[in-house]
Amino acid sequence: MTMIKHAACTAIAAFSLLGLAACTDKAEAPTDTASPVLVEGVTISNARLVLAPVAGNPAAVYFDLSYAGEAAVTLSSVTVEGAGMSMIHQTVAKDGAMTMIEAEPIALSTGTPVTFAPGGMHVMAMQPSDAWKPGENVKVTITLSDGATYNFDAPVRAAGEER
Ligand SMILES: [Cu+2]
Repeated sequence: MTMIKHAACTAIAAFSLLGLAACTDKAEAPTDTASPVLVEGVTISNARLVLAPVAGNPAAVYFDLSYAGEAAVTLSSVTVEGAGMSMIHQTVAKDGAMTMIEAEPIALSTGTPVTFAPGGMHVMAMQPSDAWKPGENVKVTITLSDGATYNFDAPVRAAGEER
C-alpha cells in the first residue's frame, strides 16, 4: 500500500510543485490517528474495491483478515468511506440460485484467517461514490465487537478487472 501511494506521489510531483507539497504533507502525517481505539493483532491484506459493471450499482470490497489478538471478538461491521451504506454479505445457494444475505457477526480467532472473496463473504458498498475510480484508494473501516476500529485502504478496480 505504501509503495502504491509513493509511486502516485512521485508521478504527481513530476508535474507540479503544488502536488509535491501536498504529497509531502500526506507522507508526514501520521496515519490512523483518527481512530479512538486501534485493534491489536489485526492484519489486512489483498484489499480491493471492485466497481459494479453498471455505474451506481453497489460495489464489492474484498480482503483477507488475520487476527493475532488476545481478546475474543467478532467482526461487527465494515464501513466504506463514500458509500451510502455498507453491509457484510454472505453468498449462499437458495432455490438453486446464488443469493446474498447479511452475514452473522464473524468470530475472529488466532490462526483462522477470514477471507472476503468473490463468491463468498464480501462487503457490499451501496450507493457508491462518484469519486471511486480505478487507481484511487477508498478508506475501509472495520469495527469489532469491543468497539475497536481498524482502517485500511482498498484500491479501486474496474468491473472488468481481476476481482
Ligand atoms: Cu452482496
